Amino acid sequence: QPVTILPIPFDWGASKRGADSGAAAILQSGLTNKLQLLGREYEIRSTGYLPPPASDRRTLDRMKHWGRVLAMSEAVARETAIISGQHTFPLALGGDHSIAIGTIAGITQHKQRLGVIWIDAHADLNTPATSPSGNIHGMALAAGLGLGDTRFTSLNGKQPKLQPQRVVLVGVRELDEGEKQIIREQHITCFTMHDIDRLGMSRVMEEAIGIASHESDGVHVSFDIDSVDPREAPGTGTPVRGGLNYREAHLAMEMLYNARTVTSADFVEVNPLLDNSHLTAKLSVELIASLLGEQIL
Ligand code: DIR
Ligand code: MN
Ligand code: MN
Ligand code: MN
Repeated sequence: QPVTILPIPFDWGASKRGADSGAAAILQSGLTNKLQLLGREYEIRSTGYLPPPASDRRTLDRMKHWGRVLAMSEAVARETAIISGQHTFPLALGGDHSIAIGTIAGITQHKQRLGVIWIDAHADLNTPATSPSGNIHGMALAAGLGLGDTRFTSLNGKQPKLQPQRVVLVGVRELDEGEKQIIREQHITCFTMHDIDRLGMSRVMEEAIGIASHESDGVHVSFDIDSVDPREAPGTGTPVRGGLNYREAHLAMEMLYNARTVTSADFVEVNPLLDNSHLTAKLSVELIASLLGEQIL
């Protein structure tokens, strides 16, 4: 299946600037070369999104830069819906994690029962009411579940876009109080780092794949690079110690490929301004390659 790469140079959903160059760094670190080696056809598309003028820098109801995030999300949703309709594999490159509001809105236009595996140090389940930061990247998964501001939750008209029984978090180690409550209330499966320590990544991913793909018409992987330990992935805006090691991250991607269940993906939060010799961008390329079928033997 061909891959459609969608670079999204956007960082207004995060607390720090710089993730807007993440997609360019991933492309410059050899992504298309890898795809060629894997025998994958690919195409690079654009959302056509241009940031609105400085007057849109306002905060509304505790959502920082909401006007920019909303305009970007609409453009991403439109383009992702077109790509999913063409039966190619949408690969969105962030950008900060707020881009997932648009990718999930676009993909669920075609796949009503989409499973999501959200691999992240955080849960991104805040709403404007619970968010301590007001940064919209911390609200992206909540928006997909219909929680939060209706401008974001009803992007393609329909909401909620996701069913909580098909949403799985992996790698979590930093939660805000409101997020813990939402995980409990919505019965969202959450494999924290504690669970990965105890069960092992292999067992965690087996279960995650089973839950996300159960009676689904596809699985979306939303990979926040801050899920990986900062030793391996320093180039990201909100690093948290105690993350996935190099092999755990690869094993997750390899198991997802072997399950042949993933139909789209986001790779987000690579911040080249904070990176060390493009280590984090290169890691992203390697992980994408594993997700798309690169094998050791
Ligand atoms: C925090 C950080 N929970 C927030 N979230 C991040 O601002 O809502 N997500 N960094 O990836
Ligand atoms: Mn920038
Ligand atoms: Mn995130
Ligand atoms: Mn994160």
